[in-house]
Amino acid sequence: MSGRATSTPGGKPPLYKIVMLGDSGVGKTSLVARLTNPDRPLNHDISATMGIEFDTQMLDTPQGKVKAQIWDTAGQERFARVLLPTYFRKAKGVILVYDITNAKSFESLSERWMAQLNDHSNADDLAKLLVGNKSDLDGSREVSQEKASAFCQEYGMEFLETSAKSGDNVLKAFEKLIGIVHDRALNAQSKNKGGSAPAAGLKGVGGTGGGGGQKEEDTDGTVKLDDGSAPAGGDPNGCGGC
Ligand code: G3D
Ligand code: MG
Repeated sequence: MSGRATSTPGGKPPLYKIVMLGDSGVGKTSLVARLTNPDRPLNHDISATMGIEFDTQMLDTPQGKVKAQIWDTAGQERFARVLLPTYFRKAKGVILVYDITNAKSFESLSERWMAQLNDHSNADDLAKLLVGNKSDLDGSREVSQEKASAFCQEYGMEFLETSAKSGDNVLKAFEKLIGIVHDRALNAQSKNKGGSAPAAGLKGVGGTGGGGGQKEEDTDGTVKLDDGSAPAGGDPNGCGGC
């Protein structure tokens, strides 16, 4: 490990795409909103009726600043079958979210979401983090931390409980995942000396970081999709036959 942050040729921090996965209602959108607008109370402004949305956020890692482009299913988890290939395309990390007060949302991770991950991405190449959200509702807990830890061991990932409501552990969760992603990119880069980009296929972004509302920067600052599709620009009713 070099201990030195990589950057794009212009000195900009590297950009990594990460995706939120989990049942509807577990708090994925709230977690992203809490990260990008920590002072804003929980609301659904970020979540439009489109199939996919993303937001960007500058984050600190032990190896320097990086920018995370965080994709969210924007309220239409059932669209998944149609849009999942686009959703996972070039993703470097995934946050698997369940609701600690909802056992079914935890079971869905192994019954549904891990299978989707394996079908639509090279799961081994993705850094993964398990997040049990709504930790403020501990009195209504249905999923023990032991159960969650066992899941993590089985699938090889780390685990944190968060509350998008109080903000507890939210920044830590995103920083943990992006730290793993960045480490992997640095390792791959040092193995593959001479490579120019910190994460293959990703374009660095400038900007000031922080704050939400950067969804328009897809022309100059987001993951460039070869097929030209934009995350929030697809068919708003892209559920197709699902
Ligand atoms: P999703 O994007 O995974 O579908 P949302 O989930 O972010 O839309 O959140 C679903 C509901 O859970 C919302 O309530 C939201 O306010 C609530 N929520 C999200 N995170 C937390 C949390 O950490 N603690 C608590 N107590 N509630 C949370 P509504 O009532 O608006 O549907
Ligand atoms: Mg949502």
